[in-house]
Amino acid sequence: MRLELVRHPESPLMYPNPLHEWEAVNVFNCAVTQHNGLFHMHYRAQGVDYVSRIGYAVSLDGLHWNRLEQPVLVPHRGAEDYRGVEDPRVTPLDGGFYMTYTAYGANEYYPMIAQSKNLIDWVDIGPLEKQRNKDHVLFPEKIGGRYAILHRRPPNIWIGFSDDLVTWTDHKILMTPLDDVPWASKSIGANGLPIKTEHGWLLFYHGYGPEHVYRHSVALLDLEDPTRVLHRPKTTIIEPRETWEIRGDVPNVVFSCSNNVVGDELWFYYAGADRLIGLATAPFADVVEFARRGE
Ligand code: BMA
Repeated sequence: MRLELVRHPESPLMYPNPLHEWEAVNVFNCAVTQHNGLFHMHYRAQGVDYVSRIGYAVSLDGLHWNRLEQPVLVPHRGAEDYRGVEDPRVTPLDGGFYMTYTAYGANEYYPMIAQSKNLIDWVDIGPLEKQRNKDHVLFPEKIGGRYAILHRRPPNIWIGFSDDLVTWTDHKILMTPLDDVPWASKSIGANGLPIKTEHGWLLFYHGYGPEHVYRHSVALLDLEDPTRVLHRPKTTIIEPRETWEIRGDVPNVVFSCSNNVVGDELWFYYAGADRLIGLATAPFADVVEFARRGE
């Protein structure tokens, strides 16, 4: 069995805004959180200075968005002044929200975790670790009494655990690039929040091979022991195809930080070529079936 996400007819949904210096060039890699009947989007934006900042938009239907005039997270620690704050993933947890994002400096990038009560004001609680790492995303609940996080020490997807969200231990490689999966033979990383299903944790991830085209697929992790991969299909669920996914700031990229369940559908928000934000969907039951038995 194979699965191909279907591009939403209104996609792309969000464009750079030339009236705002900070988001005039690219808007991409967004996290979408459903809360209190609204869709809340945190998205990475680049302006004329090419520094990444994180903007916020809100929507009733997940398709039409109202943006704030100013970003909600900007470089603030000195370390990331050079390239900025990138790739938010937002996890509702313990009655609040946590954002994992990448702080990118001149030569280094760090996996940061911030906390918010209202989705607008964010306070850092620390880096996951002080080494090159990104594509980190918190599970939406504790597993076996501990917080769990996916992350990437290049080129693998790792998993780690914590009692307090500050000190992370028991890091383990979860998935590696595979030679017999050419599209994901060089590097892989997690996308949005893993989704809990009766069959296991549904993990969305991206990868690329020697030609550096970003594609996506899924895997299924054991519910009680998410260090166990139950199944990992070898085929993709989406790859660059539309003009705006092939040509943009970085060519041949579809990249997602957000996979939501809306009604009985998967809504997969993603960016094309690091420039625009779009949406692709599939019946959620088909995605789970593909993760369980897909080719
Ligand atoms: C990755 C991340 C993403 C980006 C992608 C393609 O390494 O930095 O933010 O979308 O590359 O350029």
